[in-house]
Amino acid sequence: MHLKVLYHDNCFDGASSAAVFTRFYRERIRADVQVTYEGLSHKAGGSAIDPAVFTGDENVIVDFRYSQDPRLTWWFDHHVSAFQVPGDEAHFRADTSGRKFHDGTRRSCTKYLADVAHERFGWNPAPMADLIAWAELIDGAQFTSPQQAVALEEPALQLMTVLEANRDATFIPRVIEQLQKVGLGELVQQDWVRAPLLPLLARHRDSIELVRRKARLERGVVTFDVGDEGLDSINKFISYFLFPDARYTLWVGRSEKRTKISLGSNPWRPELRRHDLSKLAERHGGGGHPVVAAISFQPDELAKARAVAAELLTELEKADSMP
Ligand SMILES: [Mn+2]
Repeated sequence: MHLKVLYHDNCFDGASSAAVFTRFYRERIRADVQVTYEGLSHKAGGSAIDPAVFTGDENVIVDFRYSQDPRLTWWFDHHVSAFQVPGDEAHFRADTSGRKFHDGTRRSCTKYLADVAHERFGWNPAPMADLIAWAELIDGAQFTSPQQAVALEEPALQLMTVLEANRDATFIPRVIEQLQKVGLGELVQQDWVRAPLLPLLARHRDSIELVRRKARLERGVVTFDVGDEGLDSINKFISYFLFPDARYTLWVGRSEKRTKISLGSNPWRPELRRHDLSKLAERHGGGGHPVVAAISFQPDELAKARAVAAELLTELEKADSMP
């Protein structure tokens, strides 16, 4: 019996959801199961999930969008933009398995999944309470201050940093296994986690300085472009650490895999948000949450991404666009 766990790649909530699901599955559904893990990431154009990923006898997707593939047997997501392919939402609504769950109002997939597993399947989430609380804080951007989010002192925030930057296909599956067995403090002290973490913390300090040099605040929007610096992932709170009164951040980055526009609203100034960022992103083939969203382009589409970003900046600078 093979359980395939598909999770939102490069994401603390994705890895935590995979760990919580697997432990729940082993404890409440079936213990004698061989588990493999594979990350899913957003590709340009919002296309359907590659059918080749469904290689298990059971296949679960956590913290990532829906698939109509009949081999998908479990699904948990909290993204507002979970239904991207025509017919996805109707297919989900017609499902009678009782094993597919979506709630776009939840802060983290991890806590949502743990609550469903507890309430509907009698699972005890207590041994994983610390991980679940951190996923809720991180994915819900509930940090006490921009300083906490940027200092990266807590083990969970250090793990978040490693997960977001990782490009080694074997690393996150190993993290997911460990998250089911040891605490976050112990995990980030292990050599194989320290090895990628230490250079990332050094790079993080450099990226604070890079954003400090490049970022401008225009009518409440922090904008910067690191498309020429080869970066597509930067701690998303640096903007608010540098500009505590900003409403939004909008930036363009690029890696070997993609060019990306990132859109965010200041989690410490929620009253300043006047736009649904997932709706803005969807208009250009992206998605996310009302408070934070992204649009992916091909690696060679930097000029196109810059043009779209200029359009979005105009939109964000308008004082009010929510009905
Ligand atoms: Mn999530």
